[in-house]
Amino acid sequence: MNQEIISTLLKKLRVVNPLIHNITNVVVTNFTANGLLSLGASPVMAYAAEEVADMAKIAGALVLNIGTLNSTVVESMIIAGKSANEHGVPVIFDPVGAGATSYRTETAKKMMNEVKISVLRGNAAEIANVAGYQWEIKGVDAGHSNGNTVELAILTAKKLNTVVVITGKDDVISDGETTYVVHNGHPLLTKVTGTGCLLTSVIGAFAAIEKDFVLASTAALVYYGIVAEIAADKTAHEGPGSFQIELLNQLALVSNDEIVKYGNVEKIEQV
Ligand code: ATP
Ligand code: TZP
Ligand code: MG
Ligand code: MG
Repeated sequence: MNQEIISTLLKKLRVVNPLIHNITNVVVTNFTANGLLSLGASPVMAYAAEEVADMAKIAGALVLNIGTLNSTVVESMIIAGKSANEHGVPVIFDPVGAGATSYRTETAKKMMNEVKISVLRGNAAEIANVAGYQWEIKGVDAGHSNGNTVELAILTAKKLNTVVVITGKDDVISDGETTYVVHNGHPLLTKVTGTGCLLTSVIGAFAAIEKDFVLASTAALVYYGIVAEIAADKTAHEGPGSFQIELLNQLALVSNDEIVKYGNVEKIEQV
């Protein structure tokens, strides 16, 4: 992928300043709102069944996240998702903890059935469990498995008819036909809660301005991974707290030149 296109998308995003409607979890709400603001998007968190249809239809993207789900919020997510679908607003879904409890797994599957999802983003265990494949999970964190995440992404994208993003040390993006692996990122991202959830909302912001959702997701992953690399470098010898703050800083400060220089993305040739 030509990295100039990623920097062009980032510039466009900052001009458009898309409204991103998030129905997310209580752990990450503030971090997600601040991360989207730093990036150059406009966050709103709205949960009431009475208003979510109206909010979703005026948004650039709707982000659904089941991290601290309950039946009331799940009902709101489905109302919001259907409204977004009717109005051509992309819906990005983070099935946090799918596989950890049967309630999460069944809710994630219900969301895939009732709402047309543009991008499904999770760790390997979550994605495998949503698709009905075997994979270990511990709470909301990915467990260990020797599975092939490229194969899992391609199979899941075909099976669920959506763009799939599987994150971890390397990230895989696939619609079943076109597949990329992004090598950017930093292990410190696993030491701050909500970095996966914020990433899902960042994908939402890119999807709001680019309707090729494989391209939008890949651009989001490269950008976010480079932001993390720079933040880790600037806070070397400090701890995850400093890294978290610097991540918010670098979401705003990363330059287009750095995106072009440090982007590390590989196209997978499928047979
Ligand atoms: P989990 O709960 O399993 O940590 P998550 O939803 O928090 O999952 P991650 O898979 O941690 O999401 O992905 C969030 C970001 O962290 C992505 O940009 C990913 O590339 C990055 N990341 C995760 N693990 C590593 C790692 N070991 N090295 C580099 N980057 C990583
Ligand atoms: N518990 C329920 S949601 C949540 C926790 C700790 C946040 C998960 O965030 P992420 O981005 O998946 O690490
Ligand atoms: Mg994490
Ligand atoms: Mg997560």
